[in-house]
This record gives sequence, structure tokens and C-alpha cells, in this order.
Amino acid sequence: MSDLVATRPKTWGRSTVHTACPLDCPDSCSLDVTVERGKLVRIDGNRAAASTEGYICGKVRRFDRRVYGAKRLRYPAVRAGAKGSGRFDRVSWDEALTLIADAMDEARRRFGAESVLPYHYGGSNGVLTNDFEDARFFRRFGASHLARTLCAAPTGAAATAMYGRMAGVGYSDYAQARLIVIWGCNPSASGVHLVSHINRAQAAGARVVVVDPRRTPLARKADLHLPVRPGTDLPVALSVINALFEGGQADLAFLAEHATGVEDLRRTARAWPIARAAAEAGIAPADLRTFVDWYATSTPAVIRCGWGQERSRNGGGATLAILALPAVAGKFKVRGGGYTMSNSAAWGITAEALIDVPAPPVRTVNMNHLGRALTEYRDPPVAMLFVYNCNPLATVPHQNLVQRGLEREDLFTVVFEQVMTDTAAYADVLLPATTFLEHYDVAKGYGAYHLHLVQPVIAAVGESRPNHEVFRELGVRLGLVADGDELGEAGALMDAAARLPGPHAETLLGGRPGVAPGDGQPIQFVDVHPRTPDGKVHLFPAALDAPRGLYHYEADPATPAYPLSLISPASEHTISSTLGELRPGIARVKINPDDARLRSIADGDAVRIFNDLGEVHCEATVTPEIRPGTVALPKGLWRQSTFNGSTATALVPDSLTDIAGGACFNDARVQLELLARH
Ligand SMILES: Nc1nc2c(c(=O)[nH]1)N[C@H]1C(S)=C(S)[C@@H](COP(=O)(O)OP(=O)(O)OC[C@H]3O[C@@H](n4cnc5c(=O)[nH]c(N)nc54)[C@H](O)[C@@H]3O)O[C@H]1N2
Ligand SMILES: Nc1nc2c(c(=O)[nH]1)N[C@H]1C(S)=C(S)[C@@H](COP(=O)(O)OP(=O)(O)OC[C@H]3O[C@@H](n4cnc5c(=O)[nH]c(N)nc54)[C@H](O)[C@@H]3O)O[C@H]1N2
Ligand code: SF4
Ligand SMILES: [Mo]
Repeated sequence: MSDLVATRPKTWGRSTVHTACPLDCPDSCSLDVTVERGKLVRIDGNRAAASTEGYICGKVRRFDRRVYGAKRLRYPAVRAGAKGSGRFDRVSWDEALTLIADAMDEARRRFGAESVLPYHYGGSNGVLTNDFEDARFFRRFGASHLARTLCAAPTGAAATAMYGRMAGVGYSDYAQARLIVIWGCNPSASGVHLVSHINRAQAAGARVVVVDPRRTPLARKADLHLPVRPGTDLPVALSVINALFEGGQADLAFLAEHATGVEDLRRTARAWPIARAAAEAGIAPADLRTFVDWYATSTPAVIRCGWGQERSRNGGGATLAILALPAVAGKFKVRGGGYTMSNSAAWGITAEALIDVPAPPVRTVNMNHLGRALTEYRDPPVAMLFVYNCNPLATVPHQNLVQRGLEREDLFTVVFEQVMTDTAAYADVLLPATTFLEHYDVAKGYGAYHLHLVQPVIAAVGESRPNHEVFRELGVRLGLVADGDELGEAGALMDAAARLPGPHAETLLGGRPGVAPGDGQPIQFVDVHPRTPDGKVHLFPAALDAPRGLYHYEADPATPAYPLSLISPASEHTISSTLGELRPGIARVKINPDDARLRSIADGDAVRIFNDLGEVHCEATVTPEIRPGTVALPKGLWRQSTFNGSTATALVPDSLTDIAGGACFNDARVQLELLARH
């Protein structure tokens, strides 16, 4: 502990402090942050965690522009104008917390404790800032339970049911592979530290296959690109499974020893011969056949499964079918072979162990239905919304309904934020939050195997405070925790550390990274095994709740009025909507030249993208890098980035994925027309 305190910010002189990046990114980099006279002067990579390789992304390198930016929240404030006007008056912490505690008390008295809805997601992926003191607080209070389904719900459910979230192939082992399949993933933006290993493998003769409706940077260099129509991964993956069985290339010995549900999967896959799947996906059958041949005959072969394929009506089934491939083809048991999905469960850190307050039997609200919850739920209504680690007006489906909900005069909204986000503008009470450069946390990689300490390198900006401190104090005010139980400066860290399993606490507090399975290079089925109850791969996990049936394919929801698929993938400029305030100019929708010609749209023109849910006015980039019939807007845009203040989520339906109630961001169907000539 004394070591930690010794690295506290100095107010004078220049020093470099070692810390880590806890943002919602798979890489979890180790950082060197240089501070002079108490101010950030340099944020850079450190090699303490091997896969950082000394470099970091451009976003975090310039994170000082958020920390000291014009939009940074410095003081608590209360609303002084209409909801959404963004006008606030400064108040003290004491006044702000009293207002919130009183409002929670009143909501509980009038409608019951479940009328309070905590609302949070990936803003801070750290162990201390999310699902920790906040969860204890809302559980003790008896607030509604939020099903955190905005991202990774279908992939998480599929990986749990099939493999018990077995740890995946580590980044550095990609260099050993002879075939690398990048499926629904764009590491060049979303997790850059994987790319150098892929390049190394390719230089050594490995083949790369990319399955993505866009020609991503990796697709440009790939040996084969399958530009599938969004939402068609399920038939594509099933056709590969079918071809492997039919061609005698399934590893029947492996399946007999390690898998259940083999016959059910085989029977299901029979419906998808190559020609039918290729037609459904809009790709060349010969290319799909080539993929089958390469996958069957290359060892080691690894699949990097991302999240692009999960965000549709078929997302759960698609992920199941993709993850089944290495089992069917027998690709495990060798370094660089198998798959990588999310590694967040690899550390064995369970929220339940950290929280230690039992979940009360309360109503569950699916966070993808925020708009409905705010406008339709009656028993009880949502009387109070408490937003933190999240910017729902920018990131949640059905933006216009969410906005209508936030406009409700009888809704009491708290937003606990670092910056004046689009959502924060609708707050009744605003609370300023510290950034990861101002508080302690534990960062947990979900791609790269890093678990490490985050520590404050500068003093809190303005009067901002860390999450655990605020939720602890609210607990005291509401009589949920004893007065005097407040945790000090690093108290929350020690509290969490004491609950971390195995050797993690000791290594972290000693300034060393946590201990990863197989030292971060596990060989699947050698060093790590399925963590299903019977230790087997469940290829047809009947226990999974799939109301339409497992591996059931729903056809494209396009209509003649809305024939184009809109996808909204991660961009290199933001992490979800974080840092979106720094994006200059008007965003651009990517459209294929064929689709642009039909609509007389040229590069740089202003366009209107619309459907029955909303419309977005922005500029167009005409490019063959997106397949015909599909258009793409960046995810996480702020209102400031379009002409009309609406973003991609205004066009996204609040329908749910086939399993686990996930968001269907890539199921938007739209029309596009010219607004004004460039
Ligand atoms: N720079 C940056 N990094 C990030 C993030 C960010 O916003 N910015 N977000 C972080 C978060 S929260 C997450 S969850 C991860 C996400 O990481 P990724 O999974 O890499 O991200 P996405 O951009 O959602 O989707 C990846 C790819 O899927 C493609 N795609 C869209 N629809 C389909 C489909 O139906 N099938 C297939 N096969 N592909 C499809 C998209 O074109 C995109 O190239 O990244 C994390 N890292
Ligand atoms: N159109 C479209 N939208 C999408 C997606 C898509 O594919 N397409 N993908 C989605 C995905 S993958 C994800 S994960 C979600 C993420 O959606 P959100 O959870 O809304 O994530 P962010 O946009 O990063 O917003 C997080 C906010 O938390 C704040 N924050 C950060 N750290 C702290 C802290 O310590 N304390 C407090 N109080 N606040 C903090 C940040 O300032 C930021 O404004 O977005 C989804 N939205
Ligand atoms: S956002 Fe990702 S790549 Fe950038 S510093 Fe953080 S962990 Fe590293
Ligand atoms: Mo995400």
C-alpha cells in the first residue's frame, strides 16, 4: 500500500507514473503517464504488459483533451432550464447529494424502490468503477435490476453455453497460426494490439480470411474477404459446418470425446448447402468453398470472433455456429489454434464475490428497452433514472424514444459524468466524475491478457469524485451503510483487492500484472478446458433460452421502402461515444458506388438517411469499401456530428437478439436520399 501512496501526484516537478487504461477496449494497455506541475504532459505505452508493446492508440494518447476539455464537468450542478437545454447552476456536493437522496426517498415512498432505475454500461470497465460500490448501493436500496445487454449479451451467452467461457487464444499466439479468420471484428480500430501478430503470421506465410460487410484494413490485405450481408453469418457458418461433415473433414474422434449435441448440430447444418448460404449472404459460392477448404486443411487455424455479427436478430445463433467451427474441424490442442472471443471471464473475478450484497428479488429492466421503460412502464413507472458510466442518448437503440423519455417532466434524472454528454444535458442533477487518470481502479483486458492497477496520476479535476466514493456516501445518507464506513482514498481498492481470487491481489498491489491462464498464452484443450458443468463442448446447448429455437435463421427485415442495411461499427476516433465531443465536423455515411448512383449521390453530398423511427442528416462518402445494399455510420456519434442532431441509434430498432436480449444495432433498415449537393 505504501508503494501506491508514494506514487500519488506530485504538485511540482516532473514525474512519470505507471498505470493502465481501463476503457472499454479489449487491449487494456499499460501506460506511462508523465506529469509536470500536477498537469498531464504525456500519455504513452509501457511494456509492463507484454502485448502493449510500448505503444497505445491515438485516442488515449490525447486523452488530456478530455481531461482538461471545454466539456469537462467540474462541479455538481442542478438544472436551470428546460430538460435538454444544457443550462445548469453550480451547487455544492452536499446540496446535490441531499437532492438525490431526497428524490430517491420520495420515489420509494410514492411508487416503491423499484421505481428507481440505475443505468450504466461500459464507460469505465474497471473493477472498482462498475458493478461494485454502485451495485451494493442499488441492491441495498432495492432499485430495479438493469440487465446489461447493450453489448456482448448474445456472444457472452453463446460462449458460456458452449464452452463455459473457456479462455481464448492469446494475441501473441496468432503469430503461430497458418490460417487466421477475422469474423465480425475490426481490430485495426477496436483492439490494435492484435494486428502486429496477424501481420507477423501473414509475413510467415499464414493466410488471412475476413468475414465482414466492409472491406476493413485487414480485409484489404487478406487472402480472402467474404463481404457477407449483415445478419447472414448464421447460414454461412452452418454451411461450413455442413461441408466439413459432408466432406469427411469433421474431427469425429475429437467430437466423440469432447462434445455433446453433435448430431443435432449436424442435422441443423444440413439445411445450408454452400450454394444456398452463399446466395443468402450475397457472396460467391466459390469463395465460400475456398474458405471451407482452407479451414479444413490448415493447422494451426484460429478464429478471432468479434461483436459485429452479434448485433442482429440472428446474433446468438451466428456466434454459436462460428464458435462451433474449431470443435467440428478439430482445431484445438495446438498453439495458435482455436478461437478468441471475450476473455473477460478468464480472470475468475466474479461480480458476486466482489459485491457481497445479495441481489434482492426485484424487477429486471432490459437496458435496450430504455425508451419503453421511461415512456411505457407503469407498475411501477420509472420515477428516477440514475445514469453513470453511460451515454444512453448516444448509444442505446431507438434514440427518439429515449429522448422522449428523458424529456418527461415527472422523471428525476441524475447523470454522473466526466463531460457534458448529450445525455447529461437532460439531467436534473449533474455529478462530476473523475477519469481513470484521477482515481484508483483495476483494469481487466478482455482480449489481451492484462489485469493491472490503475492509479491516480493527477489530482481530481475541479470537484470531480470517483464512483465508489459517491455511491458510498449516498448509502450513508439513505441509512444503507453505517456512518463512518466511508472508505478513504485507496480504501475501495483495498476493499476490492481483498476479494479478488487467487494471487491477483498480491501481484496487483505489488505493482505486477495479474496472473493469466497459461501465462497469457493458453493452448485450448491443453492448458484451458471448457468450464461447462461436464467439461464438454455443448454444440447444441438446449438449456440456452432461445424462444425462436437454437440456430434458427430469421430472414432479412428489409422492405421495399427501406432496402438498405445500416451498420454502425466502432471507429478509431472514439470508444463507443467516449471522446465523441472531440470529433470535428460532420460525420459521413459510407455508401457503395452502385447504391449512390441509383440515388444520384456523389462523394461529399449531404444526405438524409431515414426509416420509420427517425432520420439522420449527414455527409456521404461513396466507396467500394462497403458492399452494395449496406451503408455504415460510425457508432458513438454525438449530436454535434450530424446536421440534425440525430445519430445512428435514431434508426436502430429496439428489437432484441435471438438469445440473451441483446441490441440489434446492425439490424437497422433504411432508405437514403440526397439532401444537398456538395
Ligand atoms: N477504437 C475503438 N475501439 C473499440 C471500441 C470503439 O468504439 N472504438 N469499442 C469497444 C467495444 S465496446 C467493443 S464491444 C469492441 C467491438 O469490437 P469489434 O467487434 O471489432 O467492433 P464492431 O465495430 O462492432 O464490429 C466489427 C466488424 O463487424 C462488421 N459487421 C457489422 N455487421 C456484421 C455482420 O452482420 N456480420 C459480420 N460478419 N460482420 C459485421 C463491421 O463492419 C465491423 O468491421 O471494440 C472495443 N474497442
Ligand atoms: N449505433 C451503435 N451504437 C452502439 C453500438 C453499435 O454497434 N452501434 N455498440 C454499443 C456498444 S458495443 C457499447 S459497449 C455501448 C457503450 O455505450 P455506453 O455505455 O454509453 O459507453 P460510452 O459511450 O463510452 O459512454 C460511457 C460514459 O461513461 C463516462 N464515464 C467513464 N468513466 C466513468 C467513471 O468512472 N464514472 C462515471 N460516473 N462515468 C464515467 C464517460 O465519460 C462516457 O460518457 O454502445 C453501444 N452503442
Ligand atoms: S483504448 Fe485500447 S488501445 Fe487505446 S490505450 Fe486503452 S487499451 Fe490501449
Ligand atoms: Mo461494446
